Amino acid sequence: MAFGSLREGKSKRIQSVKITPLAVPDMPLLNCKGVHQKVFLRSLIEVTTEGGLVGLGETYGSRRTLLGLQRSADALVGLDPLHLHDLRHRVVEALPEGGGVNAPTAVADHQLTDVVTSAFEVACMDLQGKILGRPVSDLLGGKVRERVAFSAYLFFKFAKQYDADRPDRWGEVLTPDAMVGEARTLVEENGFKSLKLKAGHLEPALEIETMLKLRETFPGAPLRIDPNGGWTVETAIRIGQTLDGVLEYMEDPVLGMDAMAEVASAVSMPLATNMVVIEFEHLEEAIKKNAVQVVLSDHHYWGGLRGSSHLARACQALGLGLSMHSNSHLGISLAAMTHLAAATPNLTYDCDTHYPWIETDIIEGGKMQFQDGTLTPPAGPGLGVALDRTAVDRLHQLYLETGIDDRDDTATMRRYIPDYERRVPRW
Ligand code: GKR
Ligand code: MG
Repeated sequence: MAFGSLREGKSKRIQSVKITPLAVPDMPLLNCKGVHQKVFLRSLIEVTTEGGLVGLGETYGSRRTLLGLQRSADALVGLDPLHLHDLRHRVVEALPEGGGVNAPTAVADHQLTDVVTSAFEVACMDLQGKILGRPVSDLLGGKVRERVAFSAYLFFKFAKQYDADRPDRWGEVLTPDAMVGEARTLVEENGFKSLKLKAGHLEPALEIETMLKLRETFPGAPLRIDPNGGWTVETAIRIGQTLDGVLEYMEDPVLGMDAMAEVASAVSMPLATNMVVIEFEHLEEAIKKNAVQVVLSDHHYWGGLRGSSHLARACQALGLGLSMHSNSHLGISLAAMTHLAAATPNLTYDCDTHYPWIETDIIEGGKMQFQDGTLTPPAGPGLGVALDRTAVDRLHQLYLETGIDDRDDTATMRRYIPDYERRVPRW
């Protein structure tokens, strides 16, 4: 069918698309490439139809993502929000050179067309729900669970941002004992039942000690560790063997499919990834090499919510476990993640989320609250969230004031440690 013919029906067509860059205050959280900037960047998407329905979406705020969104926004005018194939077609036509989206220190580079399509897809799914009067989880096949479980996402951190005059409420977390303290607070405040350590910053012996102390403090809680490829194969095997029986999975211990396969053959726990399997095309090699046993889905680059449902089905067919990845995000993304997770039968692990690390949100009613480490998808229609306009304006203003328009954790680290060198793997 010619895509042109889809543009002439009678349904509620898209009339306008608005993209607003936002800067969200962040904490000095550490990873193997440096430290988080004082703000993280997000793009807010508002898609308005004839008749005034508004669909919301949220995605990365990196310079290339923002440009891609802005350059394809006009191509969406006239689109039927139910026609997601047409959406993809229009985005691909609007961005013929494609390419990757990420800033130089991001953990993986995603296709610009995937990221832009995914962002608009969520806004279209929100619209579909509003048109039909149903929550997004219903559009994904309906809830298979009422509550979605998230894990506590632990980060080593500095006491304060390099230019702040006082520590944030979490203080400095640079030792195994301090990390146990951070974990206790996150668990007390949110009820999380599983924990994930962002590793690759401290030397391996200290990160092993951290995991053992977490095991002692939270007996029975599923534990994971993720150094974002910060270890050599040798180090990863040693850590994996030492933590045998302690971890439910080890996430991206090393860089690249072959290195992952080598580690996978030498350790007993599954290896998970959001770095080597980031497109459907990567699944075949991962399976052939047995490099990965758990894939972390992420609707921001797997083609949106429907694309992520397809990934789930593929993982089921291929015998792979499924978990959910997170980057720094706000409540629109969290609502989308929760609808998706509630409607994904084979989600075999608790989802990741950076959400506890933000102090302010742009959704009406303020931050969503975890109960027993879980969330229920907001009642629809659509995603079930509305914008707090004052908060949006504030974070947009912050974007304009800070002048930060890309993520660079390594350059930020040099504000604390001037001779810091980015080395991946480091240990
Ligand atoms: O925010 O430092 C961070 C994380 O390392 C993030 O960039 C990763 O994308 O959380 C992510 C992961 O699971 O790899
Ligand atoms: Mg990861």
